[in-house]
Amino acid sequence: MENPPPGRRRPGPRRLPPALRLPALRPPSFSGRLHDPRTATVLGRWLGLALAVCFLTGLVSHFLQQPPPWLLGRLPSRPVWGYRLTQGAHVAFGLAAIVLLFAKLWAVYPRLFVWPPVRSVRHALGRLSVAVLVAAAVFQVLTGLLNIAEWYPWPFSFVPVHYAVAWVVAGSVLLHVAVKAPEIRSHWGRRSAGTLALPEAERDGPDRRSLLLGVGAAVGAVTVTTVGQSLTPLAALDLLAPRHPGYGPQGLPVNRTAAAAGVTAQAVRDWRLEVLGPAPYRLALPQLAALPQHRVRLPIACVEGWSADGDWAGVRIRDLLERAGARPGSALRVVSLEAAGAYRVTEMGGEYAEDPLTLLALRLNGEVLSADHGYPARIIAPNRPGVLQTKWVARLEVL
Ligand SMILES: Nc1nc2c(c(=O)[nH]1)N[C@H]1C(S)=C(S)[C@@H](COP(=O)(O)O)O[C@H]1N2
Ligand SMILES: [Mo]
Repeated sequence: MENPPPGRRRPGPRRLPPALRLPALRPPSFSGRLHDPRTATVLGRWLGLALAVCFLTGLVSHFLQQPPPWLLGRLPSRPVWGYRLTQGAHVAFGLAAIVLLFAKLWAVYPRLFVWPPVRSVRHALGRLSVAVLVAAAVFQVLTGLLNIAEWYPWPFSFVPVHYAVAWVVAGSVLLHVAVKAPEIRSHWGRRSAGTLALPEAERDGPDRRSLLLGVGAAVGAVTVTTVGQSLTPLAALDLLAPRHPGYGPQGLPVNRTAAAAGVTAQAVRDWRLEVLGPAPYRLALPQLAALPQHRVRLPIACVEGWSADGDWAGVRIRDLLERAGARPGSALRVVSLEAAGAYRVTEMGGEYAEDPLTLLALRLNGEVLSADHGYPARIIAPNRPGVLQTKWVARLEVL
């Protein structure tokens, strides 16, 4: 374009009177020294660890509940406390991740206001991937939190969605780490080049130490007041978890009561155990109680993180299947008296059915099972999610 002749101003836009002028659209400026890459790196490290534990233990839980074809019949029934550990860790690290996620978001939120908002296609894709990561991670920790409180204020079913979004989080974390690798590397150590290159005012100082100490203390507080739901030595400090080991009928928590499951006294009165196989049979409770009884000490480990040991007594599943003419190592379907519910029908692979610790339990902690724990009979098996420890068993079907 031609330069305007000297001395004559180019006609500019007409200026509005001051009262009508919009405030200049300028991004806010941040003077806080803690919104820097070093803080983001340290918090990101902790958060990354928590999310990695959640992802791996979540995969374990998923595979135990829905084994892929290559794992069918090969799930480990030992150690008996395996699921107790992995699922206890899943929920404990998930709760810690809530604190860490919000601390991390606080550390980096000024970047929401980078100006111009989009510099290039690459920049736009980078920002989009962070948006996906943040949305998926927030969704994941909050739905997990509501799930342990058994509150489902949404129209979708929790388990498949929580599983699918876990992959979105895992993928976007990996992408984020790859994109940020140079920054992460230069801010990894306290004496890293990146930090030393910063002006004196931005190096690790008492302020960052205070922030990290505060975040650590918050994580510690959340953990100590909830982890006792599965880590029994800390049970006395379990003040905030929805369930408390030892609190419930017969000293064991209950997720779904007989009343909630619609298991009535009437249904139980006419109860017979039905076993379907090559040689099907039915047994009334006294007949079942007359079979060889075994005692096992096994935990109920709920997917919601709480777990507790119980002393169970009952008949070995493998003895019941053998009596029905099943081949050793057969899998079975377990059907509950419950009228409707996600856990009315479950399947058990041969590896559990064969295990001498797997019982159709009739007694718990020295007493006949209470209605809420599955009277007249329930499944108890080692290293299995609580959801598969079917209560009020009516029928076993050899597969
Ligand atoms: N039929 C049936 N069995 C069930 C359930 C259910 O909803 N229906 N809930 C399961 C869940 S989620 C858990 S954690 C355990 C809890 O067993 P408890 O109530 O004896 O502690 O039972 C399992 N067995
Ligand atoms: Mo559960």
